[in-house]
Amino acid sequence: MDYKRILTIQDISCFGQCSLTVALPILSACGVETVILPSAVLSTHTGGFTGFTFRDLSDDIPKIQAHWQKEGIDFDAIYTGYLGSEKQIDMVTDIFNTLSRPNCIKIVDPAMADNGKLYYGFDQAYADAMTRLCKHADIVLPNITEACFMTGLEYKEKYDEEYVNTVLSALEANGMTNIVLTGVSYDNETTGVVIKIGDKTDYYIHKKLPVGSHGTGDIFASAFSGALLRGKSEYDSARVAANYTLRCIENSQGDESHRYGAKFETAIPYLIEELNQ
Ligand code: PXL
Repeated sequence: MDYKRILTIQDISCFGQCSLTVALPILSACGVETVILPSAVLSTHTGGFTGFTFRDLSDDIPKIQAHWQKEGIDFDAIYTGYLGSEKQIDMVTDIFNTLSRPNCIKIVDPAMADNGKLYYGFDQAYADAMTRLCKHADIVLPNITEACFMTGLEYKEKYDEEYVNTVLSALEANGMTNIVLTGVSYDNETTGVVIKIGDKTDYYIHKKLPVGSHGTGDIFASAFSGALLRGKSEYDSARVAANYTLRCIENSQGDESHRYGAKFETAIPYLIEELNQ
């Protein structure tokens, strides 16, 4: 098996099953050497908790980058998630330019918003900085809310295919050619992922569960990145990642005390089976 090396840059939310505590195990399970660069350390994620700690690691990032450059450490892929500040977003652009192997795939999940709202602590200036980073990515993985904050389009809860095409065109006008738009749902029973690679657009549709969990965007993005590095197409990577995410949510249903995250560990054997198909 081809053995690839990925760098993932996002925070460590010590408790809460999101960002690096999800990305590292999932990417490792995909059979990919996973290098981490923590952007911040929080006691919990910011969704549904109050009073969490937040240690910004911005000062360490350029030093870690410089050491890796000195050691000749570089990557087949770089995947970014939640970043702590605008300053860090600019640092990541520099990391793209200095630590990439030839043909390095740069995947940006602009993890900053959901359900029409930015996450705690973020504003439009942050969203604008994320839009700048997305221009440097080979593939971006926004949900509809994030796409709206990056394009200035109105967020809608109910929409049709025409609206989704407008969102895709607006992202493209902002320099994003390969887009995996998540959480695209036209009715109450189904949801799915729109995969637009260059001029080709596909829709992978699957059932919608009544309740979601926090961190599912990170589960999807990690499984997508892992599948892509295992040689799957963008469409197949999105299909594998969507099915796996659905399984994780299913395995967490009925446990009201676990709404802070999804029990993603329980479905790792299923993910590995899907990758080996
Ligand atoms: O899952 C996205 C995410 C990652 N990291 C932190 C978050 C969130 C979403 O709220 O708060 C710290």
